[in-house]
Amino acid sequence: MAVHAFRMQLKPGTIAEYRRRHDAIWPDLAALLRAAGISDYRIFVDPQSHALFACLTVAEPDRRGGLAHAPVMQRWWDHMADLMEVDPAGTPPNRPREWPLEPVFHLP
Ligand code: RM4
Repeated sequence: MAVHAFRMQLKPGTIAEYRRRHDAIWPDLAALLRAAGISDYRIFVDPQSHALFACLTVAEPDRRGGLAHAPVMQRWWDHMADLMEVDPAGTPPNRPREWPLEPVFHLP
C-alpha cells in the first residue's frame, strides 16, 4: 500500500456544488476506483484559494494508470469540468489538472 496526495483546483464559487456532486458519487465510479486498488480517498478544500487537496491509499502495484481510459471516469470528468480547472492539453479532454504533493511528515 502507498499513500498519494495531490492538489486540484476548483473554480471560485463552486464549493457547494462540488460537495453536492461528491455526496452523490456514482456507484459505478466508486466501484471503478476501488477496483483500481484505491481506498480511503479523501478530498479537502481550502475555501480561500479553492484548492482541493486529495489523499488516497493505493494497492501496489499502482493500477491507477488505466483509469483515464475507463468510460465512466471520462463521463465523471466531463460532469465535473464546469467546476474544476482541467488540463488544457489533457487526454482525455476535461481531465482535471493535478499537481503532486510531496510528503514532509508522518506520525504513525
Ligand atoms: C474529483 C476528480 C478526480 C476524481 C474524484 C472522485 O473531483 O474528478 O479525478 O478521482 O473526483
